[in-house]
Amino acid sequence: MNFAAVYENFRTAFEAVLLKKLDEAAQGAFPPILWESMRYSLLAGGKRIRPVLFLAGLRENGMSLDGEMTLAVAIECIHTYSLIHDDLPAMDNDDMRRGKPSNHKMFGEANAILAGDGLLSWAFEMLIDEASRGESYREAAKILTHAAGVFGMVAGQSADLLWQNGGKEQLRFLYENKTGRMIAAPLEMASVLSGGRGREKWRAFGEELGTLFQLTDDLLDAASGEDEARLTAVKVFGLEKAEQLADECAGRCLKLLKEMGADSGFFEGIVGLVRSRRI
Ligand code: GRG
Repeated sequence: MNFAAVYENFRTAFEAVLLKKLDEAAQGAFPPILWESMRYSLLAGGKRIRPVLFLAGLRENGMSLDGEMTLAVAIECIHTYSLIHDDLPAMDNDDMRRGKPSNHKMFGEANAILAGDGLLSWAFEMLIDEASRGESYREAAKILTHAAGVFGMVAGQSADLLWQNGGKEQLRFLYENKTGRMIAAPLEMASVLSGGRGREKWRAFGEELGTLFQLTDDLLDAASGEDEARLTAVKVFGLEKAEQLADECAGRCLKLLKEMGADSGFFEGIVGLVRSRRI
């Protein structure tokens, strides 16, 4: 099976569980607008790269996926909350997300804040439930909460507001925290759940992939003329050098995969996808 088909299989399996969980949780829940707005953003057409990384990491480490879908849902809920809050007028002030009106454009600012809060706290509820399954699940929950919070994505977002200008050091902090932690966490979680063999290497690969993800994000934004107020690789290095850095970063990702013996080919495909993505 080719890379795109395998990605699609992971994504479809994830999508089915997400829908089921949403339907079950929203059944009779009050007020309906809260769940409607959470659902709107969860189902607005994301690439699902973080849950797919988690599921692919499990498979690469010889685990079955069936019992682990709740963690995949928690990962995507946290990611979606961050996008809703990032789009708010007080943050990036984006009217559109994934080609559709952003959450606050559909439901109003106050409801969008609550949709984000709702997704984050629903994810934490799932993580607490999963953590009770045993030590490796507790550790996986800890990895995700650490990546999402004040030592990870939230710190990165806070620094993003702080620095409109800066150099390599600031850029590195943003890359590692705002984007990298939530890309590396699913892979580290998958490794821990399957016994922790190669955990450090999976994390290193995830962080490198996160850097690549943010580099391509900066290149896409530069191509569309967005985010001039933000500190980006294009601002620090210029367009040509940023492209070169992305190629070098993709090379480091592939080298790490070789060293890890992660040889199913799927992760090489992910590196190619992230390097050449157009969305
Ligand atoms: C508000 C606490 C808080 C954090 C926001 C995610 C984030 C931090 C900011 C979004 C700004 C941004 C464009 C970050 C770069 C990388 C990124 C997270 C892009 C969006 O992720 P994708 O491309 O989105 O995986 P989809 O739509 O596919 O789910």
